[in-house]
Amino acid sequence: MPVTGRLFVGGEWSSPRPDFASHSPARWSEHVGTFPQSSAAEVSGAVAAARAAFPAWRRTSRVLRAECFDRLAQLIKRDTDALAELMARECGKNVTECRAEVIEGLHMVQYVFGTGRLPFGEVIASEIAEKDAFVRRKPWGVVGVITPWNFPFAVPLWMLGPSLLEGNTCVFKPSEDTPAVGQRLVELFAEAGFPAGTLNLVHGDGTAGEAIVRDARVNVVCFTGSYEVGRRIQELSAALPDRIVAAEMGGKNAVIVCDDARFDLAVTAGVLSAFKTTGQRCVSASRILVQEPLLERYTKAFTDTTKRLCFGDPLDPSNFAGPLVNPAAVEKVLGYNRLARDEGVNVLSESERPKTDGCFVPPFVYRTDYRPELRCLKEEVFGPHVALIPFRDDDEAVRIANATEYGLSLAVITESYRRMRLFRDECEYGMGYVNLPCIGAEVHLPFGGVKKSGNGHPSAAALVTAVTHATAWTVNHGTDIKMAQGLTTAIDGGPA
Ligand code: UN1
Repeated sequence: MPVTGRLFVGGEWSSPRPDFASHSPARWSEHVGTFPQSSAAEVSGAVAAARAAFPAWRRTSRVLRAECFDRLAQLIKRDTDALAELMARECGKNVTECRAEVIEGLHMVQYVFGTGRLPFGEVIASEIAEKDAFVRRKPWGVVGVITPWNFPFAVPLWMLGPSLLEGNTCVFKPSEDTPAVGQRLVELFAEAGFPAGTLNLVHGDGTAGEAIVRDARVNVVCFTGSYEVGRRIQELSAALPDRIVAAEMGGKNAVIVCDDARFDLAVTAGVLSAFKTTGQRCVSASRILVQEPLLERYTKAFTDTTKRLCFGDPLDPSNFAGPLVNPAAVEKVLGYNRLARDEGVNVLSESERPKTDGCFVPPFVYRTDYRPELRCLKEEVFGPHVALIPFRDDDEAVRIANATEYGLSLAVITESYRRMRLFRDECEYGMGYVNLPCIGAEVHLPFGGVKKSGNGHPSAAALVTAVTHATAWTVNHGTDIKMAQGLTTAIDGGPA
């Protein structure tokens, strides 16, 4: 049954309007559902509903707000398989990965529930004995949540979870490639008993996203997606006095394979980093730096393993991964494959695209010495496109790893604690891994990056600082006033 798309504003579902369809990337002619494209007026209505719900929600006990997330967790457990299947149909990820993503979303919900009874501030000493001072975090108000298709369940929960727990209300726009998963998530929030107006759903492309961003009643915008869109959100937001933008914007991530690496582990780490989710994670690796003594052996093992990977029907759990998300992604990735060839790299693995109406693109693996002018080594591709790049020593590996405008994730494969420490301190990244792939973050850690990858507001567990503001709250328990810094309280010029 195709999904009937609706908006959810102030606790009411709108009547359906089939303005656009969501497709199945593995069978492009198959529609998952049809959805309304929210107009600027509809977005404004959703923001108004969130604003109206804010006072009562922020006054609700933090513990009771958290308990809504306990109910949500039970519903996600009940529906795990159905959610994974819907996700596999709509975004094309293999159903085993989709299941892992539903679990990742569940973990965020459990984390949020668990933190509801934990402190949300600090007690600070004063130089005046009679004064008590506190840092208390307060919600900003309305949070706009604009999320990508590649993690259509977990990433919205990274943002909605902390925002709602802290007492904010939300306007959520899922990617136009995965509106059905976004809508299903909102249905679960409603079923879990989140009050009307606390979470509002709008649908559509960037014009709906832009209407959220332009609305001055939205205090915080949480965004994951491309650098270009994140930049535009920051530019539009600069005109507003207290707008916070938490943006996570892609990567050109590297795995560094040192000559002392455990060989099989290094191959597995490289292959998973490059090709899980068909290379469509913002943390996917598109550069594998291999120390020269290992280069020949690693190149052979990596390309042989790549050739064995099955890219096929997302609903078949025996496949390794699925298609790209849509025809535009196919064009983009094939364009980067052509660019790499034109830039003179040595292509090691590239097969024919299968003749289906699915968005399948086989892995493209090449080897090249590092040259600063090569665009294919600097720009984000977001697909199964990976370079093997030799390096001589650790300083050179650091230079190559940092030679991009991005700084999201990094993996180092070594048995040496000294080398590990050097890369930890000298490379530019937000999430670093040792003897692991550069994908696979867990929700109770910060998720974000540096340079073009992020703007200092990591998501998941760390989002709480973006969706709340710290207040200083100072109380005098004396019967007269004593000031800090030795300031006199004399009013008429005489001694205090
Ligand atoms: C993304 O790449 O867009 O770290 C999110 C990971 C996942 C989340 C990825 N937990 O690979």
